[in-house]
Amino acid sequence: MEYRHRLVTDDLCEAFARDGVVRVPGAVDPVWFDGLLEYAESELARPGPWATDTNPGGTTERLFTSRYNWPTDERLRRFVFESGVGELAADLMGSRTARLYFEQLLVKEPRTTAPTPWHQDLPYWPFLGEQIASVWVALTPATVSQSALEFVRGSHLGGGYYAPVSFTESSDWLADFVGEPCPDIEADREAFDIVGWDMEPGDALVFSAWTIHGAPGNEADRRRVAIATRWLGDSAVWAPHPGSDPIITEEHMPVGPGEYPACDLLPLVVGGRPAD
Ligand SMILES: O=C(O)CCC(=O)C(=O)O
Repeated sequence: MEYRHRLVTDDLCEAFARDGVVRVPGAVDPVWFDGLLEYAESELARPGPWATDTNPGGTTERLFTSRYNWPTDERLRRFVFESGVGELAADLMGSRTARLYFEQLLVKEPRTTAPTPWHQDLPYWPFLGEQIASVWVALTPATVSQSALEFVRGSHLGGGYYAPVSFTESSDWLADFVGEPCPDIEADREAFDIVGWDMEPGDALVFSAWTIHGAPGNEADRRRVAIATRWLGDSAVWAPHPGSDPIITEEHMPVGPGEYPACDLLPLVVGGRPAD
């Protein structure tokens, strides 16, 4: 098998299929770091339209996210198209193509006690399919005990589709979701196969949108900055539902439910259309 990302191997693909998550050390070249960290600074100071923030302007107790800025920010546009993150996602998903859904900046300021709640990504999004995954890239160091992600290994195969939970109060749209809550992983950690890794800048975690994951707070003295990109593979289909992210809705989408989401708002970063 020929891979498009220089670090992908058969073993890594097998681990991704089995576990629903892999760590790829050094996946992103340091050449991208300065621009992305500058973007993070500017976004924290002047948040874009899709930001969520537990403590606006604060330097502590602040979990800040901002997404879908690649259409207007040249640094992000170049990162999503040119850094290889799309190729990494496509290779691991076993997909010929990868469409970008959105990118997301994820910042935990020093001494932010709030964890990222355990959740699955897919129920937040108006898509279904096995080949949907994220590439989460550390831009600052993060340890498993302080703010790096943890995963329930193999949970992508469990068939669950759990109600999204808000990271902050500003995600009101989630309230419309109807469905069962995510299992309370934290209440009984021993009962689950939890895996996590210490991360250095440029290391990536690639995980299925079905994999349950969360993160502890950041009680360290340094800011944690990461950028995630969300990818749709060949088998992804449009599946709008109450309580799904409003950045892309039925009014934008030229196809119906159950169809492949060929849409200019979801740029085809890797490969040609599956039907070509
Ligand atoms: O960075 C975090 O704390 C949460 C990230 C996350 O849940 C995700 O990227 O899906």
